[in-house]
Amino acid sequence: MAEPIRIVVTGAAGQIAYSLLYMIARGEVFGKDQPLILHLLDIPPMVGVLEGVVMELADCALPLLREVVPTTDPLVGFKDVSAAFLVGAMPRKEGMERKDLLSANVKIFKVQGEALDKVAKKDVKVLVVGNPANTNALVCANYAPSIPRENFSAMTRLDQNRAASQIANKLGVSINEVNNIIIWGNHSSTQYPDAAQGKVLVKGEWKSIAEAVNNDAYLQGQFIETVQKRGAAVIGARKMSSAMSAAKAACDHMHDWWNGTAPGKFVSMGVFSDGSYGSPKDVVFSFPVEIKNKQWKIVEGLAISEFGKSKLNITSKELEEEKNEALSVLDSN
Ligand code: NAX
Repeated sequence: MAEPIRIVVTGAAGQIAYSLLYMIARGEVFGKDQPLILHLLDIPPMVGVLEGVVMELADCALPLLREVVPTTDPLVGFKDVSAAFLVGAMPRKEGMERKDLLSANVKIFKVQGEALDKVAKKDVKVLVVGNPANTNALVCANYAPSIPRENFSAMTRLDQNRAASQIANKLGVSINEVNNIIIWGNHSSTQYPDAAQGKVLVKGEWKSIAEAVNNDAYLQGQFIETVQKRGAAVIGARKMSSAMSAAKAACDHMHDWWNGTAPGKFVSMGVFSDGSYGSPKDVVFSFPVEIKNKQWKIVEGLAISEFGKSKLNITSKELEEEKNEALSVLDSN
């Protein structure tokens, strides 16, 4: 069997981590033959809860799990890790302005970027889940200059999964018969879920989703809105935010980064923009990517409609604003 690799999950005492840790430790991300040492990072008030999570992981009796390291010290949490799931973040509290939320998170992701820079493996793959995920990833990467910035990404896979599920349901097909739906831009309500490039398997043949659905008003209206507002709908029903589905999406994201995508298939990831599709350079922007040898590459040359371009502009503008706000917080510190 292979040597164990070290994986860190931050926000390890929280609700997404509660599902995520189990999925990782089962071998769903790094493979059924890859032993793991799990690092669990949270903050001091959560030490008691973290102890409970450690007990439960032990009680799961998982053969791949060789060791669990609970900690509140980022320098311990990030030491020698090969992959990092940055789930922990400051939640939005009542009456909190967007700027205050951004400011609290910028500080967290600065500290974590610095710690990754000091003690993580230089080829560590970093997935930021904690919101505002795109801008948190940008801040984190900026404070880890010794790690290539291609190794930092933000999660929009939950949005992609939500979108694919809507289309599968609409067409009465199973989820693995829907491919290549794209989430563009920010993981926020300005994201642009785009089914126009997607494909669906109908009677043994891959067809365009636009053709199969044959209802542009739905694809440009209700479909987009449902995906954009799905998080709020789950909170409305569950009184808590999406956790099981967020954990599954984090596993999907890291799994594909680690193992690659099948030929002709692409997935959405928030990555550093090179200006593709008219997006602003140097923000973390969700694009369709293909992955080989643990390296992602933006899928180029897709045709974007005028409608799509107007949507890309909106989310681009928001990401630039977030970036500028984050930089102004950092400058004033
Ligand atoms: P919880 O509040 O249940 O857990 C968050 C945990 O993070 C807590 O245990 C807290 O103590 C810890 N934490 C806070 N600051 C920390 C720090 N500096 N270092 C380490 N741990 C720290 O939230 P949960 O429901 O698990 O959600 C976590 C984050 O995911 C939130 O920011 C949430 O907005 C975000 N989400 C992102 C999604 C995405 O698609 N990108 C979807 C799901 C989710 O809403």
